[in-house]
Amino acid sequence: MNRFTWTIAVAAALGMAPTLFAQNLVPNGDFEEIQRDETEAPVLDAYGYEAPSGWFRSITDPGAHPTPLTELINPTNMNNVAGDNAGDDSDGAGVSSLALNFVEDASNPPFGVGADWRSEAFETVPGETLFFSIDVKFLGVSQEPYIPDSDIYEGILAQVRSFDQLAPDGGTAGSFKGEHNVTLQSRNFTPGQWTTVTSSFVVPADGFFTDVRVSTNLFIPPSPLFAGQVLFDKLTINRLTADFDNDDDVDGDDLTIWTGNVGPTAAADANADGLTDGADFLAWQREFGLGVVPSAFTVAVSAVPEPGSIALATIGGAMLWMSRALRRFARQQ
Ligand SMILES: [Ca+2]
Ligand SMILES: [Ca+2]
Ligand SMILES: [Ca+2]
Ligand SMILES: [Ca+2]
Repeated sequence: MNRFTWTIAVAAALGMAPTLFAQNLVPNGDFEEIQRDETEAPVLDAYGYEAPSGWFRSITDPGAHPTPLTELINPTNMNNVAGDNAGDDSDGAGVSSLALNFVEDASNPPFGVGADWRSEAFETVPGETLFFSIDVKFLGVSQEPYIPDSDIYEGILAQVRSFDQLAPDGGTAGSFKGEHNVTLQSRNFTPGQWTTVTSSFVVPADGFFTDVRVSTNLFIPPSPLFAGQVLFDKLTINRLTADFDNDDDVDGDDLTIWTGNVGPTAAADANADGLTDGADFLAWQREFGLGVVPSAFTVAVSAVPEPGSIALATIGGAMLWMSRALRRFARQQ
């Protein structure tokens, strides 16, 4: 599997989504931790609410955009478009999700404002297969194509980006080594409903540090996407620890390897303690089924890489780049 052969499955109803992953590499992917840490001053958004721990908010041009572009959803923040976000959380167990607002750039019409959230970096191993998952909910966002009668639709872009260095602030740094793009188009989602999207990818060569960036996407006129919001939650990137035969799944074959090697050997060693024992069996049990999405949960989009879907992902990235370039160009006029 190369990094472009990602598979996507959408669990239409949350709760149908299997709880499969054992180790989330993304810091605070549930966004339940608000303040970065107790010794630091909280990061406040324009409404005075704190940013989530482990995440950075990026604003394309803060000086030009007095409107808050993104905001943390919490029980007291009622500034989302639905006004009903108290405790909005994809699994109902927490209180927080993150939000990206789609807003027109009043200071720079007719462009939309670019906004994104970016995670702190986490360590990755070049060549390893990782599993991406995100819960999303669109509120008040158009489901019309960006260009009528085209295949270009609007939504957000989630990018898993790999670099070779770590920045002092905890972000990624050094040389860009590659990215895994997941274009989440609003037309694929039921408004107001939480939906889980998953995919897999392979960490590129020299991709020692990786982060996740979620951005508004495709919002130049004739965009209808100048209003609305997308919430996202439970953003996870997981690594398999119990794939003992290294074929990117956890299944009966891996159990067979564990069964045949219990003892002082690393042959089926999920927790890297040099032993193949009960702890590794428990890891196998937690991860069983991962790597192969059960067909019952798959309603779309493509199980095999199709040229069309790859092209669309690439087009999505190109369009985002183009929109940013256009905004830069417009500001220079
Ligand atoms: Ca949450
Ligand atoms: Ca396996
Ligand atoms: Ca297998
Ligand atoms: Ca072990």
